[in-house]
Amino acid sequence: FFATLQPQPADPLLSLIKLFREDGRAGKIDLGVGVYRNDKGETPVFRAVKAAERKLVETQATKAYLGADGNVAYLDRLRALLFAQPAPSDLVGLQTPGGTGAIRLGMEIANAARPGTRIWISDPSWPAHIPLARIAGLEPATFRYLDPATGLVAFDEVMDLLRNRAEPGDVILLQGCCHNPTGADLTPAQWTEAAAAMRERGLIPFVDFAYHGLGTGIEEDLAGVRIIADLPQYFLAYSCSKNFGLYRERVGALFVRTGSTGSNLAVMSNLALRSRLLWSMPPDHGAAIVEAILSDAGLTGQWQAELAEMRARIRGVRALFGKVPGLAVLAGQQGMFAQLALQPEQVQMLRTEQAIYMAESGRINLAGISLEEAARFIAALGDGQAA
Ligand code: PLP
Ligand code: TYF
Repeated sequence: FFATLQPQPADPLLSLIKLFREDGRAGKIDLGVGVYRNDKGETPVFRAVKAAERKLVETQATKAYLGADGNVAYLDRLRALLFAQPAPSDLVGLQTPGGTGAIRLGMEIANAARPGTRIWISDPSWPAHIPLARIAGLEPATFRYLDPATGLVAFDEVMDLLRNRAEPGDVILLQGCCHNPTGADLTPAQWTEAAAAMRERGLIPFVDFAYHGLGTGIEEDLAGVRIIADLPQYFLAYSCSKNFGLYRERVGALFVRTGSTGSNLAVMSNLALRSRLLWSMPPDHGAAIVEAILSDAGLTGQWQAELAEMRARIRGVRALFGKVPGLAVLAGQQGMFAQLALQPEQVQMLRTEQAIYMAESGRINLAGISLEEAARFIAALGDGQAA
Protein backbone atom coordinates (compact mmCIF):
# COMPACT_ATOMS: atom_id res chain seq x y z
CA PHE A 1 0.00 0.00 0.00
CA PHE A 2 2.72 2.49 0.89
CA ALA A 3 5.14 1.45 -1.82
CA THR A 4 3.99 4.31 -4.04
CA LEU A 5 5.26 6.91 -1.54
CA GLN A 6 8.58 8.57 -2.18
CA PRO A 7 10.66 9.80 0.76
CA GLN A 8 10.33 13.55 1.15
CA PRO A 9 13.03 15.96 2.24
CA ALA A 10 12.72 17.18 5.83
CA ASP A 11 12.05 20.89 6.40
CA PRO A 12 15.60 22.26 6.21
CA LEU A 13 14.96 24.87 8.92
CA LEU A 14 13.41 22.44 11.37
CA SER A 15 16.15 19.88 10.64
CA LEU A 16 18.68 22.37 11.95
CA ILE A 17 17.15 22.08 15.43
CA LYS A 18 18.17 18.43 15.61
CA LEU A 19 21.56 18.87 13.97
CA PHE A 20 22.42 21.62 16.42
CA ARG A 21 21.25 19.63 19.42
CA GLU A 22 23.44 16.70 18.39
CA ASP A 23 26.57 18.85 17.97
CA GLY A 24 28.71 18.29 21.08
CA ARG A 25 31.14 21.16 20.53
CA ALA A 26 31.35 23.83 23.21
CA GLY A 27 30.56 27.36 22.04
CA LYS A 28 28.32 26.22 19.18
CA ILE A 29 26.09 28.97 17.83
CA ASP A 30 22.56 28.45 16.51
CA LEU A 31 21.40 31.06 14.03
CA GLY A 32 18.99 28.63 12.38
CA VAL A 33 15.33 28.31 13.16
CA GLY A 34 13.36 31.49 13.84
CA VAL A 35 12.88 31.27 17.58
CA TYR A 36 13.66 34.28 19.77
CA ARG A 37 16.44 33.81 22.29
CA ASN A 38 17.64 36.09 25.03
CA ASP A 39 21.30 36.97 25.54
CA LYS A 40 21.77 33.70 27.46
CA GLY A 41 20.48 31.69 24.54
CA GLU A 42 17.20 30.79 26.23
CA THR A 43 13.65 31.03 24.96
CA PRO A 44 11.87 31.49 28.28
CA VAL A 45 8.11 31.44 28.71
CA PHE A 46 6.91 35.06 28.93
CA ARG A 47 6.21 36.14 32.52
CA ALA A 48 2.82 37.41 31.31
CA VAL A 49 2.12 33.94 29.87
CA LYS A 50 3.05 32.22 33.14
CA ALA A 51 0.75 34.57 35.05
CA ALA A 52 -2.09 33.96 32.57
CA GLU A 53 -1.56 30.19 32.84
CA ARG A 54 -1.79 30.33 36.64
CA LYS A 55 -5.01 32.27 36.28
CA LEU A 56 -6.38 29.71 33.82
CA VAL A 57 -5.57 26.81 36.11
CA GLU A 58 -7.54 28.51 38.84
CA THR A 59 -10.51 29.76 36.87
CA GLN A 60 -11.06 27.50 33.86
CA ALA A 61 -14.23 25.55 34.57
CA THR A 62 -14.33 23.17 31.61
CA LYS A 63 -12.35 21.73 28.74
CA ALA A 64 -15.48 20.90 26.75
CA TYR A 65 -15.42 21.64 23.02
CA LEU A 66 -15.56 25.15 21.69
CA GLY A 67 -17.08 25.71 18.25
CA ALA A 68 -15.21 25.51 14.95
CA ASP A 69 -14.35 29.21 15.05
CA GLY A 70 -12.54 28.73 18.36
CA ASN A 71 -12.35 31.15 21.27
CA VAL A 72 -14.55 34.10 20.31
CA ALA A 73 -13.30 36.35 23.13
CA TYR A 74 -9.72 35.78 21.90
CA LEU A 75 -10.78 36.77 18.39
CA ASP A 76 -12.49 39.90 19.71
CA ARG A 77 -9.31 40.89 21.58
CA LEU A 78 -7.21 40.39 18.45
CA ARG A 79 -9.70 42.34 16.36
CA ALA A 80 -9.44 45.23 18.82
CA LEU A 81 -5.63 45.02 18.80
CA LEU A 82 -5.22 44.82 15.04
CA PHE A 83 -7.93 46.87 13.39
CA ALA A 84 -8.95 50.51 13.64
CA GLN A 85 -12.19 50.69 15.61
CA PRO A 86 -14.91 50.10 14.86
CA ALA A 87 -13.71 47.20 12.73
CA PRO A 88 -15.61 46.92 9.44
CA SER A 89 -18.79 44.82 9.56
CA ASP A 90 -17.64 42.67 6.65
CA LEU A 91 -14.61 41.38 8.56
CA VAL A 92 -14.88 37.73 9.63
CA GLY A 93 -12.37 35.82 11.72
CA LEU A 94 -11.58 32.39 12.99
CA GLN A 95 -9.03 30.95 15.42
CA THR A 96 -6.42 28.70 13.79
CA PRO A 97 -3.58 26.42 14.89
CA GLY A 98 -0.74 28.92 14.51
CA GLY A 99 -0.04 31.25 11.64
CA THR A 100 0.53 28.23 9.42
CA GLY A 101 -3.04 27.06 10.02
CA ALA A 102 -4.28 30.54 9.12
CA ILE A 103 -2.22 30.63 5.93
CA ARG A 104 -3.36 27.16 4.88
CA LEU A 105 -7.01 27.88 5.63
CA GLY A 106 -6.89 31.26 3.87
CA MET A 107 -5.35 29.65 0.82
CA GLU A 108 -7.96 26.87 0.88
CA ILE A 109 -10.72 29.47 0.87
CA ALA A 110 -9.05 31.45 -1.90
CA ASN A 111 -8.91 28.28 -3.93
CA ALA A 112 -12.48 27.30 -3.07
CA ALA A 113 -13.65 30.72 -4.27
CA ARG A 114 -11.49 30.78 -7.40
CA PRO A 115 -9.76 27.47 -8.12
CA GLY A 116 -6.21 27.73 -9.37
CA THR A 117 -5.86 31.43 -8.59
CA ARG A 118 -2.38 32.80 -9.03
CA ILE A 119 -0.71 33.86 -5.80
CA TRP A 120 2.38 36.07 -5.95
CA ILE A 121 5.02 35.34 -3.34
CA SER A 122 8.19 37.33 -2.72
CA ASP A 123 11.50 35.79 -3.73
CA PRO A 124 12.85 35.02 -1.21
CA SER A 125 10.14 34.27 1.34
CA TRP A 126 9.44 31.86 4.18
CA PRO A 127 10.07 28.47 2.51
CA ALA A 128 6.63 27.08 3.49
CA HIS A 129 4.70 29.70 1.48
CA ILE A 130 5.06 28.12 -1.95
CA PRO A 131 4.28 24.52 -0.93
CA LEU A 132 1.32 25.73 1.17
CA ALA A 133 -0.06 27.57 -1.87
CA ARG A 134 0.43 24.52 -4.07
CA ILE A 135 -1.19 22.05 -1.73
CA ALA A 136 -4.19 24.36 -1.42
CA GLY A 137 -4.51 24.30 -5.22
CA LEU A 138 -3.31 27.84 -5.91
CA GLU A 139 -0.74 28.64 -8.54
CA PRO A 140 2.31 30.25 -6.94
CA ALA A 141 4.42 32.76 -8.85
CA THR A 142 7.25 34.90 -7.53
CA PHE A 143 8.49 38.47 -7.66
CA ARG A 144 11.90 39.82 -6.75
CA TYR A 145 11.75 41.48 -3.36
CA LEU A 146 15.13 42.54 -2.04
CA ASP A 147 17.63 45.00 -3.41
CA PRO A 148 20.81 43.46 -1.99
CA ALA A 149 22.88 46.62 -2.55
CA THR A 150 20.73 48.75 -0.26
CA GLY A 151 19.13 46.04 1.90
CA LEU A 152 15.80 47.70 1.11
CA VAL A 153 12.73 46.35 -0.64
CA ALA A 154 13.13 46.38 -4.43
CA PHE A 155 10.06 48.57 -4.55
CA ASP A 156 10.16 49.18 -8.30
CA GLU A 157 9.78 45.43 -8.78
CA VAL A 158 6.90 45.29 -6.32
CA MET A 159 5.13 48.11 -8.14
CA ASP A 160 5.87 46.55 -11.54
CA LEU A 161 4.18 43.41 -10.24
CA LEU A 162 1.16 45.29 -8.92
CA ARG A 163 0.77 47.57 -11.94
CA ASN A 164 1.74 45.27 -14.81
CA ARG A 165 2.49 41.63 -14.10
CA ALA A 166 -0.37 40.60 -11.81
CA GLU A 167 -3.86 40.25 -13.27
CA PRO A 168 -7.10 41.33 -11.62
CA GLY A 169 -8.20 38.68 -9.12
CA ASP A 170 -4.65 37.54 -8.39
CA VAL A 171 -3.65 37.20 -4.75
CA ILE A 172 -0.56 39.04 -3.45
CA LEU A 173 1.14 37.52 -0.41
CA LEU A 174 2.88 40.17 1.70
CA GLN A 175 4.42 39.91 5.15
CA GLY A 176 3.04 42.44 7.63
CA CYS A 177 6.44 43.30 9.14
CA CYS A 178 9.88 41.83 9.88
CA HIS A 179 10.05 40.07 6.51
CA ASN A 180 11.31 36.51 6.74
CA PRO A 181 14.05 36.03 5.56
CA THR A 182 15.27 39.47 4.44
CA GLY A 183 14.35 41.84 7.30
CA ALA A 184 13.33 44.36 4.63
CA ASP A 185 9.86 45.88 5.04
CA LEU A 186 7.82 48.33 2.99
CA THR A 187 7.72 51.83 4.47
CA PRO A 188 4.27 53.24 5.33
CA ALA A 189 4.44 55.41 2.19
CA GLN A 190 5.22 52.31 0.11
CA TRP A 191 2.35 50.38 1.72
CA THR A 192 0.05 53.25 0.75
CA GLU A 193 1.27 53.24 -2.84
CA ALA A 194 1.06 49.44 -3.07
CA ALA A 195 -2.43 49.41 -1.54
CA ALA A 196 -3.63 52.03 -4.03
CA ALA A 197 -2.33 49.91 -6.92
CA MET A 198 -3.98 46.77 -5.52
CA ARG A 199 -7.27 48.61 -5.12
CA GLU A 200 -7.11 50.02 -8.62
CA ARG A 201 -6.21 46.70 -10.24
CA GLY A 202 -8.51 44.45 -8.24
CA LEU A 203 -5.70 42.47 -6.58
CA ILE A 204 -6.35 40.67 -3.31
CA PRO A 205 -3.74 41.12 -0.55
CA PHE A 206 -2.96 38.16 1.67
CA VAL A 207 -0.97 39.45 4.64
CA ASP A 208 1.09 37.00 6.67
CA PHE A 209 1.65 38.70 10.04
CA ALA A 210 3.90 36.47 12.13
CA TYR A 211 6.20 38.98 13.85
CA HIS A 212 3.90 41.69 15.18
CA GLY A 213 5.75 43.66 17.83
CA LEU A 214 9.22 42.36 17.00
CA GLY A 215 10.03 45.24 14.64
CA THR A 216 9.63 48.82 15.86
CA GLY A 217 6.68 48.58 18.23
CA ILE A 218 3.25 47.02 18.62
CA GLU A 219 1.56 50.07 17.14
CA GLU A 220 4.27 50.93 14.61
CA ASP A 221 4.38 47.38 13.22
CA LEU A 222 0.69 47.67 12.39
CA ALA A 223 1.22 50.47 9.85
CA GLY A 224 1.07 48.22 6.80
CA VAL A 225 -1.81 46.09 8.04
CA ARG A 226 -3.86 49.20 8.85
CA ILE A 227 -3.33 50.52 5.32
CA ILE A 228 -4.27 47.18 3.75
CA ALA A 229 -7.28 46.99 6.09
CA ASP A 230 -8.88 49.87 4.16
CA LEU A 231 -9.05 47.73 1.02
CA PRO A 232 -12.41 46.12 0.26
CA GLN A 233 -11.17 42.52 0.35
CA TYR A 234 -8.14 40.87 1.90
CA PHE A 235 -6.82 38.00 4.00
CA LEU A 236 -4.87 38.47 7.22
CA ALA A 237 -3.10 35.45 8.74
CA TYR A 238 -1.95 36.20 12.28
CA SER A 239 0.46 34.24 14.46
CA CYS A 240 0.99 34.53 18.22
CA SER A 241 3.94 32.13 18.10
CA LYS A 242 6.73 34.71 18.30
CA ASN A 243 5.15 37.74 19.93
CA PHE A 244 3.68 35.74 22.81
CA GLY A 245 6.37 33.04 22.75
CA LEU A 246 3.63 30.43 22.36
CA TYR A 247 5.23 28.52 19.46
CA ARG A 248 4.27 24.95 20.37
CA GLU A 249 0.82 25.88 21.63
CA ARG A 250 -0.23 26.69 18.06
CA VAL A 251 -2.04 30.02 18.36
CA GLY A 252 -3.15 32.03 15.35
CA ALA A 253 -6.11 33.55 13.60
CA LEU A 254 -7.37 34.14 10.11
CA PHE A 255 -9.30 37.31 9.31
CA VAL A 256 -10.99 37.82 5.96
CA ARG A 257 -12.59 41.02 4.77
CA THR A 258 -15.31 39.76 2.50
CA GLY A 259 -16.20 42.92 0.57
CA SER A 260 -19.80 43.09 1.76
CA THR A 261 -21.71 41.90 4.81
CA GLY A 262 -23.86 39.92 2.38
CA SER A 263 -20.85 37.67 1.73
CA ASN A 264 -20.01 37.13 5.41
CA LEU A 265 -22.17 34.03 5.85
CA ALA A 266 -20.83 32.30 2.74
CA VAL A 267 -17.20 33.05 3.61
CA MET A 268 -17.54 32.24 7.30
CA SER A 269 -19.42 28.99 6.73
CA ASN A 270 -16.85 27.88 4.17
CA LEU A 271 -14.06 28.70 6.62
CA ALA A 272 -15.85 26.74 9.32
CA LEU A 273 -16.42 23.77 7.02
CA ARG A 274 -12.82 23.59 5.86
CA SER A 275 -11.34 24.10 9.31
CA ARG A 276 -13.63 21.32 10.56
CA LEU A 277 -12.26 19.04 7.85
CA LEU A 278 -8.66 20.01 8.56
CA TRP A 279 -8.44 20.10 12.37
CA SER A 280 -12.04 19.98 13.63
CA MET A 281 -11.37 22.81 16.03
CA PRO A 282 -8.27 24.67 17.11
CA PRO A 283 -6.33 23.88 20.30
CA ASP A 284 -7.56 26.05 23.16
CA HIS A 285 -4.80 26.60 25.68
CA GLY A 286 -2.65 29.13 23.82
CA ALA A 287 -5.57 31.24 22.66
CA ALA A 288 -6.98 31.24 26.18
CA ILE A 289 -3.62 32.59 27.39
CA VAL A 290 -3.61 35.37 24.79
CA GLU A 291 -7.18 36.26 25.71
CA ALA A 292 -6.27 36.35 29.41
CA ILE A 293 -3.32 38.66 28.70
CA LEU A 294 -5.18 41.02 26.39
CA SER A 295 -8.21 41.28 28.68
CA ASP A 296 -6.17 42.35 31.74
CA ALA A 297 -4.44 45.73 31.75
CA GLY A 298 -1.70 44.54 34.11
CA LEU A 299 -0.86 41.47 32.04
CA THR A 300 -1.06 43.47 28.82
CA GLY A 301 1.45 45.94 30.22
CA GLN A 302 3.77 43.13 31.26
CA TRP A 303 3.51 41.51 27.83
CA GLN A 304 4.26 44.86 26.15
CA ALA A 305 7.31 45.33 28.36
CA GLU A 306 8.62 41.85 27.57
CA LEU A 307 8.17 42.43 23.84
CA ALA A 308 10.00 45.75 24.19
CA GLU A 309 12.92 43.92 25.83
CA MET A 310 13.06 41.51 22.91
CA ARG A 311 13.05 44.34 20.39
CA ALA A 312 15.80 46.14 22.26
CA ARG A 313 17.96 43.03 22.22
CA ILE A 314 17.40 42.43 18.50
CA ARG A 315 18.25 46.08 17.85
CA GLY A 316 21.45 45.71 19.86
CA VAL A 317 22.57 42.74 17.78
CA ARG A 318 21.61 44.57 14.59
CA ALA A 319 23.59 47.64 15.62
CA LEU A 320 26.64 45.46 16.29
CA PHE A 321 26.43 43.67 12.96
CA GLY A 322 25.76 46.97 11.24
CA LYS A 323 29.28 48.09 12.12
CA VAL A 324 30.80 45.17 10.18
CA PRO A 325 32.01 46.13 6.70
CA GLY A 326 29.51 44.78 4.19
CA LEU A 327 26.76 44.30 6.76
CA ALA A 328 25.76 47.93 7.33
CA VAL A 329 22.30 47.29 5.89
CA LEU A 330 21.43 45.02 8.81
CA ALA A 331 21.25 47.99 11.17
CA GLY A 332 18.29 49.49 9.33
CA GLN A 333 16.30 46.29 8.83
CA GLN A 334 13.58 44.83 11.02
CA GLY A 335 12.95 41.71 13.05
CA MET A 336 14.91 38.57 13.73
CA PHE A 337 16.17 37.70 10.28
CA ALA A 338 18.83 38.82 7.87
CA GLN A 339 19.95 37.35 4.62
CA LEU A 340 23.75 37.12 4.34
CA ALA A 341 25.36 36.83 0.93
CA LEU A 342 26.90 33.42 1.61
CA GLN A 343 27.15 30.45 -0.71
CA PRO A 344 25.88 27.07 0.55
CA GLU A 345 29.50 25.89 0.72
CA GLN A 346 30.37 28.77 3.03
CA VAL A 347 27.36 27.99 5.21
CA GLN A 348 28.47 24.36 5.32
CA MET A 349 32.02 25.36 6.21
CA LEU A 350 30.88 27.59 9.07
CA ARG A 351 28.91 24.61 10.38
CA THR A 352 31.65 21.99 10.13
CA GLU A 353 34.61 24.16 11.09
CA GLN A 354 33.11 26.69 13.50
CA ALA A 355 29.96 25.00 14.84
CA ILE A 356 27.93 27.97 13.58
CA TYR A 357 24.52 26.90 12.31
CA MET A 358 22.36 28.82 9.86
CA ALA A 359 19.92 28.12 7.03
CA GLU A 360 21.56 26.99 3.81
CA SER A 361 20.27 30.16 2.14
CA GLY A 362 22.55 32.23 4.40
CA ARG A 363 19.62 33.48 6.46
CA ILE A 364 20.51 34.12 10.09
CA ASN A 365 18.33 34.48 13.15
CA LEU A 366 19.92 37.48 14.86
CA ALA A 367 18.23 36.59 18.14
CA GLY A 368 20.21 33.35 18.16
CA ILE A 369 23.44 35.06 19.13
CA SER A 370 24.62 36.64 22.35
CA LEU A 371 26.56 39.89 22.17
CA GLU A 372 29.58 37.94 23.38
CA GLU A 373 29.29 35.28 20.69
CA ALA A 374 28.71 37.91 18.03
CA ALA A 375 32.38 38.85 17.98
CA ARG A 376 33.40 35.26 17.21
CA PHE A 377 30.74 34.98 14.55
CA ILE A 378 31.88 38.18 12.88
CA ALA A 379 35.48 36.97 12.91
CA ALA A 380 34.45 33.59 11.47
CA LEU A 381 32.51 35.35 8.75
CA GLY A 382 35.61 37.33 7.84
CA ASP A 383 37.63 34.11 7.61
CA GLY A 384 34.93 32.48 5.50
CA GLN A 385 34.82 35.35 3.06
CA ALA A 386 38.57 35.50 2.76
CA ALA A 387 38.74 31.74 2.11
N1 PLP B 1 4.84 33.11 8.51
C1 PLP B 1 6.13 33.38 8.64
C2 PLP B 1 6.74 34.42 7.77
C3 PLP B 1 6.90 32.71 9.59
O1 PLP B 1 8.20 32.99 9.69
C4 PLP B 1 6.29 31.75 10.41
C5 PLP B 1 7.16 31.07 11.36
O2 PLP B 1 7.04 30.29 12.11
C6 PLP B 1 4.92 31.50 10.24
C7 PLP B 1 4.23 32.20 9.27
C8 PLP B 1 4.13 30.48 10.99
O3 PLP B 1 4.20 30.50 12.32
P1 PLP B 1 3.36 29.52 13.26
O4 PLP B 1 2.60 28.57 12.40
O5 PLP B 1 4.36 28.81 14.09
O6 PLP B 1 2.47 30.42 14.03
O1 TYF C 1 11.47 30.65 9.48
C1 TYF C 1 11.60 30.18 10.60
O2 TYF C 1 12.67 29.79 11.04
C2 TYF C 1 10.38 30.14 11.50
C3 TYF C 1 10.14 28.80 12.15
O3 TYF C 1 8.27 24.65 8.85
C4 TYF C 1 9.64 27.73 11.25
O4 TYF C 1 9.31 30.59 10.78
C5 TYF C 1 10.44 27.21 10.23
C6 TYF C 1 9.98 26.17 9.44
C7 TYF C 1 8.72 25.66 9.66
C8 TYF C 1 7.93 26.17 10.67
C9 TYF C 1 8.39 27.20 11.45
